[in-house]
Amino acid sequence: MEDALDNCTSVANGPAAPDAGGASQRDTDGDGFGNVCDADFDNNGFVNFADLAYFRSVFGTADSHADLDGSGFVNFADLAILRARFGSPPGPAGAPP
Ligand SMILES: [Ca+2]
Ligand SMILES: [Ca+2]
Ligand SMILES: [Ca+2]
Ligand SMILES: [Ca+2]
Repeated sequence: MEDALDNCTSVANGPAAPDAGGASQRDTDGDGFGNVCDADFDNNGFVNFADLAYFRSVFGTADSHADLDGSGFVNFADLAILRARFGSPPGPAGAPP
């Protein structure tokens, strides 16, 4: 599972999480980290309570930033990604802090 999240900064991850346009890696806030490994919504360098607060505010919507897996909705699958990355910087799985 974690391996599928690697290469997130620069390399398309393949068909695991294509968006509506068929692109395999979305970066809706344009910070260079693909959404699937970027739960740092306020871009302060860490996934923390501020990001969780934002996530909660858009839970159940189609908010593009919080839709980490590109499913088109913000749901528990996205929350699972956020939780897995909580306290960590955005970026590829296994990258050093
Ligand atoms: Ca991003
Ligand atoms: Ca943050
Ligand atoms: Ca970000
Ligand atoms: Ca989603």
